[in-house]
Amino acid sequence: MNIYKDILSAKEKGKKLLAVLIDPEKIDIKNIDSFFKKVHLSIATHIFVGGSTDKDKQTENVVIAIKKVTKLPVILFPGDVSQITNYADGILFLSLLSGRNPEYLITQQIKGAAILKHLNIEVLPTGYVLIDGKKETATQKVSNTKPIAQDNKELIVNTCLAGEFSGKKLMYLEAGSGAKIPVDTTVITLVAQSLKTPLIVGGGIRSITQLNNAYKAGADMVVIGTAFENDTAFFDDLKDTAITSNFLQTII
Ligand code: 1GP
Repeated sequence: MNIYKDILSAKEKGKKLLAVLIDPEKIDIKNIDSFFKKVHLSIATHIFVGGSTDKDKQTENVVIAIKKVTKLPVILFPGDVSQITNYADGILFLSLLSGRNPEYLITQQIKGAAILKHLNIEVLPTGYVLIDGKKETATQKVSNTKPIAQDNKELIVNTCLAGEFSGKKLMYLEAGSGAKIPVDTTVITLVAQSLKTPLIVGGGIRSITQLNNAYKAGADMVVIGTAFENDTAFFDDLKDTAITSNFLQTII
């Protein structure tokens, strides 16, 4: 498995990707089997595992349980280094570029490097840019940073470009889990047009219309967590049928 190569290849072909975000604090391991029966009927292409916190240290157990039931790439989306596990296929090696807190710009990354050098998982250097989703998110609280206002488009674009020029291979525009409003399509378009790197967009997306709008605006991958946590019937709306597959295709 080469996660980054597959993402690049999907981008080149215009295939859109969907990551299902699983928060180890919110999922019951007993339900993973039935949850994935639904995932596998949908257009989901990737699984992200992580959360701003993992008080009960369940990330590794959740990843092990997920790996037993799926062939989709399982990628860590960690809130901090305690969530790193060798059982995953890859890790978003995040730098919180919208913030000015050194802990999440370089300190956690140095601690993470000390662990990752002994492991065998694919490291995906990712610029992480928080955009105001009109709700104070867990990421804001934990990182003690402020998101960028949606209308501060120049700052958003320049922040993403600074990430790309620094060598980030992916860019993640994040309105925050459970955001009231997702990243605006005009923001997505401006960033997508400015970057060469694949663009991930997440936070507050809970309908097919919002998902399609994000794709049409230029997102290469969309991340959805809360909408699936609230109601797994949303997977039924995202079945890999002729209706969706014209526009959204899996790469697996
Ligand atoms: C959060 O972008 C992800 O980090 C997904 O957000 O939970 O709002 O779908 P939601």
